Amino acid sequence: MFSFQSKWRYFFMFLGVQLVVMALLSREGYQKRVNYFIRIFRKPDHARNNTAVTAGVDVYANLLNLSRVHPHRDDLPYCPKKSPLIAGPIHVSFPSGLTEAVVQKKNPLVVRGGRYRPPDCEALHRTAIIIPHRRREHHLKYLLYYLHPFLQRQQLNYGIYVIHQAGNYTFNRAKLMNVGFREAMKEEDWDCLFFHDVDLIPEDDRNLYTCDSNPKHAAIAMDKFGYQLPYDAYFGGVSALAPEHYLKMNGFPNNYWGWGGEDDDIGIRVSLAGMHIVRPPLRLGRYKMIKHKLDAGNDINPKRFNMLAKTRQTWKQDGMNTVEYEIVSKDYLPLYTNITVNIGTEKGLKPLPKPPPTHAKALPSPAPKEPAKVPAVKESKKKSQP
Ligand code: UDH
Ligand code: NGS
Repeated sequence: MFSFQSKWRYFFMFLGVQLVVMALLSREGYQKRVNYFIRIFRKPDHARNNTAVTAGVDVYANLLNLSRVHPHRDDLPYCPKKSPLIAGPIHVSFPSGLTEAVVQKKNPLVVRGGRYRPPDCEALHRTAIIIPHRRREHHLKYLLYYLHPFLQRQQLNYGIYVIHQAGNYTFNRAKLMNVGFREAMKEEDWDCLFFHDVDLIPEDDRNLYTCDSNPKHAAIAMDKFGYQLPYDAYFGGVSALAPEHYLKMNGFPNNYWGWGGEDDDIGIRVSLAGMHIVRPPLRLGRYKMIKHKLDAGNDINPKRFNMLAKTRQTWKQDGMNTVEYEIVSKDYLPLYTNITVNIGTEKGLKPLPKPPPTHAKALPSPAPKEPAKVPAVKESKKKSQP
């Protein structure tokens, strides 16, 4: 007589033999039949939620055939409304050992300052990417690796600006965006500005980096929120505004020092200025976030809820019309324009204390030596006021 335990033993032995047979069949070329059995035990695709990993293509696939030079740029036809290079989901991972030199090599058509124009047609859109930054060089490297080809697939005329907060005072994301807006618009008549956290990588190139008739929230489905919008009014991560939208809402607030609330304030400003937030479909506005902890120098802002309660009274008095800053340096690097800026403190704008002599410079390599399409400027110590 079999005991209950020995029955189970035979059952598992039987299961083991079945698995071995299936493995052998799969090796012998009966893959289709084996897959058929595997599919029976798997949930159908539509039953899985939208956190499912989409395989995605290599973001550099199909960019290899773009030619480097076009003899007569003036004769170029306009790019088509829908770029033929767009492919849909993109594979995003963060392998170790990536260097800026690799990113440069992979993007031979990007010119000094992080600028690009499609080589074979005249772009229909001019988009500036504004990235607030301090001590996140590691994240920046990955963002540049993915963002350059992502934008090239969309056949955009684009430029990438990294707005680097100088000094160690509490971080101020929204004020850096105001600096980015003003400095980028001084250089080119951009028709769209993307305000982009450094740690968010877009996962689908159908999420177009162009502006709509209202401010657009692009990062609506992040992996950290299960690829869902965390709350209806959320406007954080990546958003896109045309210059006229930006000025209509008096830009972003300058007085949110530390983490939290500034993106909600911006969202409120959109509606106070008589506009509304538009969003791409959830399946396209997908982003992978590079995991990290709250940074030193960016503590949670305890005043944020009180400030949010007063946005209706404050938005016209604080924003683009009052932003004060001092440009420390502007470097046209091979993959982006780096603008290091003193944005002062809650008490106003004061000269930055001199760093001790041993202090390493926060940002990489000096400007490249090869001839450039944008004018070679290294500005320093320029005060900017409205
Ligand atoms: N940023 C920097 N350096 C800093 C702080 C922020 O570059 O020291 C920039 C960067 O572009 C970043 C963005 O500001 O993507 C937003 O800051 P964040 O990434 O710290 O904000 P997020 O909300 O993450 O994405 C916070 C993680 C922990 C929050 C816990 C609060 N409950
Ligand atoms: C809200 C914050 C936003 C923030 C969002 C997501 O609570 O600034 O969470 O944060 N608003 C306030 O604190 C008032 S996250 O999960 O990305 O850290 O963007």
